[in-house]
Amino acid sequence: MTRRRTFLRQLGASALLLGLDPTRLLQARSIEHPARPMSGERFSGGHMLSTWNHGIVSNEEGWRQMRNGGNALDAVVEGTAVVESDPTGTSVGLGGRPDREGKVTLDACVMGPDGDAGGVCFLEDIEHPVRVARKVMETTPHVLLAGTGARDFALAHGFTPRNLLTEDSRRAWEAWKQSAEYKPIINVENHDTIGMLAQDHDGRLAGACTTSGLAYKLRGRVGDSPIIGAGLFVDDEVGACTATGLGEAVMKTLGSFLVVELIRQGRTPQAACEEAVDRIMRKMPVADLQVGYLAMDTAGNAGACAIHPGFNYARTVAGTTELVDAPSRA
Ligand code: SD4
Repeated sequence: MTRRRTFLRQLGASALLLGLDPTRLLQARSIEHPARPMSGERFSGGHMLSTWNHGIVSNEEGWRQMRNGGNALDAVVEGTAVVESDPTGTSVGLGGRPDREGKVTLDACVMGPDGDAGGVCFLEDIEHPVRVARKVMETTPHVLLAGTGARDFALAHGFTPRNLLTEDSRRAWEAWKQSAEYKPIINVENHDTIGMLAQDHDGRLAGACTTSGLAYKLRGRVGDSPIIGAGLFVDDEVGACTATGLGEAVMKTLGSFLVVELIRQGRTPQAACEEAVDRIMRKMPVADLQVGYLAMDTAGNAGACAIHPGFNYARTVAGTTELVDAPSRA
């Protein structure tokens, strides 16, 4: 019998003597972090998860980055940057729906394997907030820059300003102003945030999340996506999680951090995402509210869960991508 097993048996015996439930103690002592996969066929091309259908193109770019020697951080930043440039995506970067004043304002963050993080919020006129977030992480002692300060920082780092309000978005905004109702529709206007998680061939984890947030939001509103622990959290020893949906619900429960902490305590990514969704459902009415979580652990397990049906994600393992429907709880 190994020393560990002997220890566990002794622990159970002591628990009985103390009148405690030994299975609970044993559960608590048995937790071990999932093993990091060694380089081998399954992970030779990395493991990537990205929210929604556009996760497919993000993962394809991430895969290209890794094949060309990039790491997990390169994969998530350049993978999500592809979606930022797509004018047909109505909640990310170019073509993102504006706030109620007709201005496109962007939120993004990144987290790398060393626990480093960077983000921007309420950023205007910059097509690639995720790349600016990476610059914040790599070149400043700060985590989050906002508004004109974030814009000035981007310009100082060579980003060129661009009008992100497409003709299509302007027309949609003009039409919205006729009634000016503020009621995000589940899985419709607010369904395009891209959150991406990657594990590279060295087994290291990184994540990125980028969005224009809720369509027709109040000017100055910032959602969960640039907030470390809410829209994204990565702990290279444990796992990573990203969120999509109504940011306010994610922020009130610090969802991505919660999921990673639950994985740390021994849950699978799937069970952790389910618990984070259930937490929201216990705290607030969810009939008009969608949130989806997507997570991975260091052993290459994936999990996802949403409040309502309709959330899907792209998963790429060793270069093969599939689109997966996430289970829901409502
Ligand atoms: C936000 N969470 O700003 C973002 C929106 C989103 O899929 O994720 N849409 O609240």
